[in-house]
Amino acid sequence: MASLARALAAVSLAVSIGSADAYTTSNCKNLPGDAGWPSPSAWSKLNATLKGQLIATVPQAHVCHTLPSNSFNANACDELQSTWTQAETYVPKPAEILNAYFQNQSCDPFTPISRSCELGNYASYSINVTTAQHVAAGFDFARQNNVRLVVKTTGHDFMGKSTGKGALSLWMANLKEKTIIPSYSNPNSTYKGPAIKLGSGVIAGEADEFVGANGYRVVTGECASTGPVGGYTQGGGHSLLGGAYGMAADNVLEWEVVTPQGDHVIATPSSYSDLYWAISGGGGGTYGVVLSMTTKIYPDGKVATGSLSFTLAESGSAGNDEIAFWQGVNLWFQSVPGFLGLKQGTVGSENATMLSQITNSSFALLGITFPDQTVTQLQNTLAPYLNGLKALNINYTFSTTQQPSYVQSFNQTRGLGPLPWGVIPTTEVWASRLVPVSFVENATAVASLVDVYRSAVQDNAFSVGCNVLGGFNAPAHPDNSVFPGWRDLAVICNVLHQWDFTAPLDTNLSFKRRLVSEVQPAVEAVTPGTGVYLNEMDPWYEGDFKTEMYGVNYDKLLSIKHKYDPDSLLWGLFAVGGDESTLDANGRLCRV
Ligand SMILES: Cc1cc2nc3c(=O)[nH]c(=O)nc-3n(C[C@H](O)[C@H](O)[C@H](O)COP(=O)(O)OP(=O)(O)OC[C@H]3O[C@@H](n4cnc5c(N)ncnc54)[C@H](O)[C@@H]3O)c2cc1C
Ligand SMILES: *[C@@H]1O[C@H](CO)[C@@H](O)[C@H](O)[C@H]1NC(C)=O
Ligand SMILES: *[C@@H]1O[C@H](CO)[C@@H](O)[C@H](O)[C@H]1NC(C)=O
Ligand SMILES: *[C@@H]1O[C@H](CO)[C@@H](O)[C@H](O)[C@H]1NC(C)=O
Ligand SMILES: *[C@@H]1O[C@H](CO)[C@@H](O)[C@H](O)[C@H]1NC(C)=O
Ligand SMILES: *[C@@H]1O[C@H](CO)[C@@H](O)[C@H](O)[C@H]1NC(C)=O
Ligand SMILES: *[C@@H]1O[C@H](CO)[C@@H](O)[C@H](O)[C@H]1NC(C)=O
Ligand SMILES: *[C@@H]1O[C@H](CO)[C@@H](O)[C@H](O)[C@H]1NC(C)=O
Ligand SMILES: *[C@@H]1O[C@H](CO)[C@@H](O)[C@H](O)[C@H]1NC(C)=O
Ligand SMILES: *[C@@H]1O[C@H](CO)[C@@H](O)[C@H](O)[C@H]1NC(C)=O
Ligand SMILES: *[C@H]1O[C@H](CO)[C@@H](O)[C@H](O)[C@H]1NC(C)=O
Repeated sequence: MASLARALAAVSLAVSIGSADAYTTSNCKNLPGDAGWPSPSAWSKLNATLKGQLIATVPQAHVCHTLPSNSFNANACDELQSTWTQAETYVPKPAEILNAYFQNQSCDPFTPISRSCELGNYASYSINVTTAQHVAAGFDFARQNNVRLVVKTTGHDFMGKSTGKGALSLWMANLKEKTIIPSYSNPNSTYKGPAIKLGSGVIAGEADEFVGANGYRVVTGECASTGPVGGYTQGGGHSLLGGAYGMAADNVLEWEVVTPQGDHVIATPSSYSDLYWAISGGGGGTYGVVLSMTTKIYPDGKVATGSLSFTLAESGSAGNDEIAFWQGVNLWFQSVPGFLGLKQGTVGSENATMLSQITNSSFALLGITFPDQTVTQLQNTLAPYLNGLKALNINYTFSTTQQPSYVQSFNQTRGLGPLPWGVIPTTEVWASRLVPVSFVENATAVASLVDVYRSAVQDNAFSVGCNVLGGFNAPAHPDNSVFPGWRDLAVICNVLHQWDFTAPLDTNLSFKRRLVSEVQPAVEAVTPGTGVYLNEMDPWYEGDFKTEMYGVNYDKLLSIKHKYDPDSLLWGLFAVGGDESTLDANGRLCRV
């Protein structure tokens, strides 16, 4: 008996060592060159399991370099240089990412031809996902081989969460389903209206055009190339339709998910409700991999649109003077409650949205969007502000149009359309701040914020872009993990810098340093406790990400994360649980 027990104990010891081996011999994921890195035959075996859907990464700018594979091609390289800041260059390709900081010039069209094209932060392999089994196979392979796993739909992520050195990437871009459900029915759901099932790879512009052609609208980003099913909606999702319908995440009826344990499930408010709650606002790439979402759509109809601008005159020439200019900017912030119909005695509109752009010498409102309203309603809402500008002697231009549908309204908006790709440049350095209604109702508080923005844009290093959102009368929605700071929001403002591919890297990085260690702390000092947007933040952000991005939801999100991802296969900077691992000096992902 005793010897049998000892033998059994020995067996179970061997088993536990054997199975633990993959995780605990090292606290770090393997990089190419490490002893534990899977052999070529292990990758081939994975490819066979995937029926050939495994892609070894060759960074696209290899055509600009002679090393390592002598694939330099002058014409192809010229073409790539001229399109390097367009989303189309990255979104439809495996492993490519938009963010210049994470590209890190490891294979860059602007560096010398003789410089070798290296993988750097690009994932080593991608699975071209078309089925749930592909995702499950990726999770299994990553677990068994201690390889880092990442998820990429479009590659927009500011924190580099859709790429990773030595990673296996789940590339979701080819899941292109678009199915309209004229009357959604789920016995547990009170919602009975129209919906759409969207595959992970559908970009915002495609979704907008498709639902528009069928007489509907859907909540998607101002940036047409973001992935509505990916990090955009999973992180909350703000939209020009947010005033009418709330955050993108508020509209989701179902998430089709493959969990890190390999289960293929539909998460709704009543089934896998904790997973539904977490994925609806708690951040992409954290709890599971989404194959599709089913989300509400709304009947389309007319939209009143408009734009406004005024400039600061060059010194010595005629035009708006500096004092008046900044008073005009200040007055805009103070007018937001009126625009949203939250102020007694004004003709506001609860569903109005608009974008503002502030530079050192210009102020513009773009994409003023009044769904289901007339130009007269738009003009009446803006009238108190325009009268204020006149009283300041500000010379402005203001125009309006009546569009028959949301998609046409979006499409003609300067800086956003044309669809499906839009024109927002990809390579920006951003840091966001949420600004609540109570803040913009306080003239002293607004003056302090405008002062900070004024000094940030002074030498033209930065501009400031704000979105008015509102959403106070948006339809009721199931409980979700959208950061509470969105619920009493007046505007979300981003301080922006445009990456310069012709300036020294140190120059580029110095703007990031200034943004995170000077400008953002100054913004936060005058807006204490309001929060930032987890999807629009610089990776060098110095604030407390748990409080600023997730707030009261953090602990519950972390327990859901641990429940569905017990082996920590999904990791991201500033994602929930993001502080449980870190990158070492070689870029190796290690448990803390
Ligand atoms: C130029 C630009 C403009 C933007 N405009 C807006 C805007 O108007 N409104 C707004 O709200 N946000 C906007 N954003 C922010 C945007 O929402 C985030 O970058 C978002 O993460 C993009 O999601 P994605 O899936 O397209 O990108 P990816 O980089 O592919 O993914 C982002 C994150 O989601 C994860 N992920 C992606 N797909 C899946 C999936 N299928 N399942 C699970 N996890 C997944 C990734 O792992 C990563 O963590 C903008 C960003 C940029 C760069
Ligand atoms: C996977 O198999 C397909 C089909 O045989 C092949 O085209 C592809 O190159 C393979 N991928 C890798 C990484 O070997
Ligand atoms: C960029 O590459 C350099 C040199 O290899 C490395 O030291 C640095 O950490 C990398 N930066 C990022 C953001 O990966
Ligand atoms: C990805 O898979 C789809 C479906 O099999 C295929 O049509 C497409 O060519 C693949 N893309 C790449 C880059 O391999
Ligand atoms: C937007 O507000 C206007 C005016 O209050 C209203 O007529 C219209 O129906 C609203 N549209 C939506 C989509 O809520
Ligand atoms: C409805 O809710 C019940 C109880 O929560 C759950 O068991 C069931 O799976 C749900 N049905 C659907 C279709 O979501
Ligand atoms: C007002 O602006 C218009 C157009 O920008 C310009 O032509 C005009 O000269 C300006 N007038 C004054 C008084 O600045
Ligand atoms: C958007 O505008 C472009 C050109 O400006 C046009 O070709 C396209 O048809 C428009 N799309 C929609 C959906 O209106
Ligand atoms: C307005 O903001 C200032 C700080 O900018 C603050 O000191 C003051 O208490 C605020 N007033 C109200 C009524 O909240
Ligand atoms: C704005 O910045 C540019 C570039 O630094 C500068 O030339 C211009 O004078 C600035 N304008 C104002 C009004 O400060
Ligand atoms: C920023 O400027 C550098 C230096 O010239 C430029 O070559 C590079 O393309 C930019 N840096 C990066 C990482 O793109």
